[in-house]
Amino acid sequence: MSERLEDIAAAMVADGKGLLAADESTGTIKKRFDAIGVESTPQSRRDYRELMVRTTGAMRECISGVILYDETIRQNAADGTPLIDIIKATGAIPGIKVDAGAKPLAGFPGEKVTEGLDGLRERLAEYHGMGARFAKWRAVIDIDVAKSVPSGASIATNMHALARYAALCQEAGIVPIVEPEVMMEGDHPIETCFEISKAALLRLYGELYGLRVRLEGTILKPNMVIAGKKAARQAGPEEVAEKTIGLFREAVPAAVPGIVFLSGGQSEVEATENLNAVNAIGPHPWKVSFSYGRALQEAAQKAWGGKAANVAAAQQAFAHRARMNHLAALGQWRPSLETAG
Ligand code: 5MM
Repeated sequence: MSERLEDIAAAMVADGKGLLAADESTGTIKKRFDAIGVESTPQSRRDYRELMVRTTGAMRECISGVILYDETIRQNAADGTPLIDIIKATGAIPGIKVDAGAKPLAGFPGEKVTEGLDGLRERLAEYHGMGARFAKWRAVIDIDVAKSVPSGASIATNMHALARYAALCQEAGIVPIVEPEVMMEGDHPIETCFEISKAALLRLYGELYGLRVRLEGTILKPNMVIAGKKAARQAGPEEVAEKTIGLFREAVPAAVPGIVFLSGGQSEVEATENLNAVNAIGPHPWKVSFSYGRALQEAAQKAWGGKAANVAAAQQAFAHRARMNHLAALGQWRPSLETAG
């Protein structure tokens, strides 16, 4: 495979393909496993992630890359094959989460800044040696209008960190996924999500230009423009699509090859339906696809429940979600396909 950043980025958003976000940190995967009554151990985490990347047909057809966590990129499958080799054998590109998580932002109670820049150059060199060709860094922007959150300072600090991370990735021959996540928690209307997301994206691209990041070798992983989970009025897919694309047209340069959404707490079908609606109003200047964690994995986790006997059922559930999102990435999904044999 080509080592040019532009080519790697293009492969990450190949037609009908998207990313599997399997980079839950140890605390987050424990929460997911708690919900299905599974103890979170290095082996259970390995078994679970192995079953997904061994869903060969769906991986080949629908998944361009897998975002891994530091523990996972070093793990072998039960038969001793490195997980990273199983991923590569499906044609997918291994990627790695390199941020160290969102920590309290000093001086701004209730706000967070993502850490992990110290030692990043060395970590990226190691991951590149292991075969990772893209990375991910997630900035968390909460909305709490009554408390004037987010502050301009938290947006500026987080977007600057994303740009420093992106520049280091490109130096290492790794495509940076830049993920400025404006959270769905709260009762704010969709218009507030639009405005905050716009402020974050405009700042992000200003910072990326400032630090000489080549946009052609980057991928954006944003939230959709959507009302807060507790908002009285929830927008339908057409409105979400129209407002999301309206925002991107204002704030995301056409030099960016691809935009892959996070699911952010949407249900599995909702995330698919909204992605499909976005692509149904295309063509767009960028490829628009998915980089889902929960919205690709929830049904598979429930079907698995930590039991070897359920692996085939879990793989079937994962394959179904991957195929639905593959169709949504092409704008060809229909609700009836959710139940079609
Ligand atoms: C898979 O979850 C990722 C890791 O989160 P933690 O660092 O908190 O464990 C997360 O960054 C994820 O990649 C994105 O939020 C997208 O996942 P969702 O579930 O929102 O699609």
